[in-house]
This record gives sequence, structure tokens and C-alpha cells, in this order.
Amino acid sequence: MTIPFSQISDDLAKQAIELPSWAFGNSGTRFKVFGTPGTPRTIEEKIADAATVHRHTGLAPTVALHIPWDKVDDYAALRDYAGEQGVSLGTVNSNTFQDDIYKFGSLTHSDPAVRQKAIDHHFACIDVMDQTGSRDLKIWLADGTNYPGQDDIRSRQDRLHESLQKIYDRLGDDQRMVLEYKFFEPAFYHTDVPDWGTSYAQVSALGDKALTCLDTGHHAPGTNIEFIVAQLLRLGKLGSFDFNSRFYADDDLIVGAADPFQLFRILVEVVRGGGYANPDVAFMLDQCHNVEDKIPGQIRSVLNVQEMTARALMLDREALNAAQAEHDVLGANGILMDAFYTDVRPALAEWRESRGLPADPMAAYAASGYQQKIAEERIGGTQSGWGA
Ligand code: PSV
Ligand code: MN
Ligand code: MN
Repeated sequence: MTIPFSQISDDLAKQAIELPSWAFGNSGTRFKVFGTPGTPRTIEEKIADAATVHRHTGLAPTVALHIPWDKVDDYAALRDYAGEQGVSLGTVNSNTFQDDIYKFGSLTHSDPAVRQKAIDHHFACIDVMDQTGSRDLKIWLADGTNYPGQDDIRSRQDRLHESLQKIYDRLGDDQRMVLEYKFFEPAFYHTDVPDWGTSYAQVSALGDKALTCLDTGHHAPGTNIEFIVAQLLRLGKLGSFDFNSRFYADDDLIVGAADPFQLFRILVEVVRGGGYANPDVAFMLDQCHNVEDKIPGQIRSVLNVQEMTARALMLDREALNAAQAEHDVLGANGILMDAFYTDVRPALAEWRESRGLPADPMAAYAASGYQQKIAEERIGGTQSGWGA
């Protein structure tokens, strides 16, 4: 038993998923970065590709920037260019993990001069946001240590707080900071923001404009991520998602590819907690496409999120509440599984057509000739920052 698709179709139309600019660049592992024909050479070409995903799906109206990977002289002009392509610029991601000076930390570094350099970088990101009209500054730190005793983990938390406070104080009234956590890598013994609890403690000490970013790939295997979603929504501190999927570590694979059931369970808690179609909770992808074409990779990704969102919206919550109240263990589980096992693809195809979108965005993209066109036109496509 589920809610009929017809009853959720208006809600589905509210979905918006932000694409990462870096998903369109060549990417790989420390072993090899494979080139893909048609890879963008500039941020403008990345935005054009992101707009292509949006045209085919109606799901991806914004593009996230990573600074300095997407550094340009004129961000207002970039905003205008994005607008001409039919998308807007979204979250600005800071980057304090690729300069030699940050070898032993950035916002947590023991040397005040290094900390100030990292803080200044975030100030520069806020300047970018002022020009692009972006709301969110996303902070992910590679800070951590590799050996027990290498540094005082407690002082690093204190320094992190001081640094974040300075950045927070620079935010405009309509701007926010989201602090992303990750349990390991590149540091292996300890990471300064390893888990949702640390992110929550740090952002709570700052104020209402600081929230947590949950990257689905940043948890130990077996972690109940939907529980964290429920808890952060309950606390009013879930600011954004970085969606992707993982088999082993921070794999950055297509969201919903490794474990569609986990994505469904996460979206059930998002809907339950009021996080769906809620502007306070940003849905973003954080993925890299190592061996597959990037644009269809992104199309597949947003469709996976849409499919699991449809299933989550179709969950018969009233029936579930009743079964839970009766302690009907298997009945309650059955109601949840009914929603998960519902194949929404035919209904979604019709729904898209009724809104002037291609019934099958993957097939429509393949038939559009765009991939062949960019493969011919773009010689010497660049790597995403990760491969660099
Ligand atoms: C770190 O692993 C991370 O998830 C952060 O969001 C970075 O900014 C991003 O990856 C870059 O791909
Ligand atoms: Mn991320
Ligand atoms: Mn990551």
C-alpha cells in the first residue's frame, strides 16, 4: 500500500538539486586520471554542461563553485553568463587543502599567520558570494593528524572555533555557512571535523547562520545515515547534503548507484523531518565521474534522487504511524518496503512529458548530439581540481 503517484506529482515539481562544477572536469584516482572527450576547458563550459543537465531533467537549476578551481576575474559576469544558460550560481566551496602552507592544518593550524591566510581565503569566498548572489559558503577542511601525539587535538578544536567565528562574523544577513564533516582522509589518525556531532558543536557555538553539511560518502561503513538526518533536522541544523555513493571510502560515485535503498531511507527521513522542498536544506551532488561521460553521469544522478524522492513521498505515513502505534513490527516494515519497491519510472516518464521535458532524459541526451559536438569542439579539456 502506497500513496498514489497522482497525489505527489505537485510535490515532485518542487525538487531542485545543485550540481558541482567539478563533476564536469576529468577526474580519477591517485593512480590515473583518464581524459574524456568533450571535457570543459573553462568554468563557462562547465556551466553550459550543467545547464544541459537542467534542460533535460528540469531538476538542476543551480551550479556550485569551488574556489580557486573556478576562479575568474569577474564573478558578476559569470553570474550573468549562467543566467543566459538558464541556471544560477549556488554554493561557494572553499579550498584550503591544496597549498603547501596548509600541510599541518588551515583553520586549525598552530601558526596564527597560516590561520589568518585560511581565514582570508574564506573572506575572499564571501566576496565571491556577494557578486554571484550565492547564499551558502561550504567549508570542508582536510585538517587533521596522522599519528597519535602529533598535535594537541583539543587545542585544534579551540583554534577551529576562533577561526570559524571570524568567518561567521563576515557573513551577510542572508548568507550562511555550512560545515562539512568527514571521518578520515587525507588525515588518517584524526580529522578535526570528523563527524556530525563535531560539526554540530562547532556550528551551534556560532549562531543560526551556521549549519551542518552531510556528505553521504563521509561515514564509516554501516553508519545509519538516516538517523543522522533525522537528528540534524530535529535540531534545525541540517543545512545541506552532498549526495554521492560509496562502496569503500569517499568514492564520489553516482548517488543511488551503490545503495538505492540507503538513498530511499535518507529521503524518507528528509520528508518526515520537513527537509524536502525546504529552502533551508540544500540538495547538492558532490561527485566525480572517473570512467563514465560526465553529463549523462549527472543526468543519471539527479534522476536517481528524483526516483527515490518519489518513492519516499509515496510512503503511506498514516498507515505507517498506525502500524508503529500498534507495535506491528513486520506490518510497519512492510509499509516502508512497499514504497521502496514501487517502480515509479513509468509514472515519472509520463509526468515529465506532461511538463514539456523528455520522458527519458538519458535517451534524449544521447540523441541530442551535444556529446559529439563538445567532443569535436573542445580540445584539451581540463581536470577537475581533484585530479590536478
Ligand atoms: C571532501 O572529500 C569533499 O567531499 C568536500 O566537499 C570537497 O570540497 C569536495 O569533496 C570536493 O570534491
Ligand atoms: Mn563533499
Ligand atoms: Mn568527499
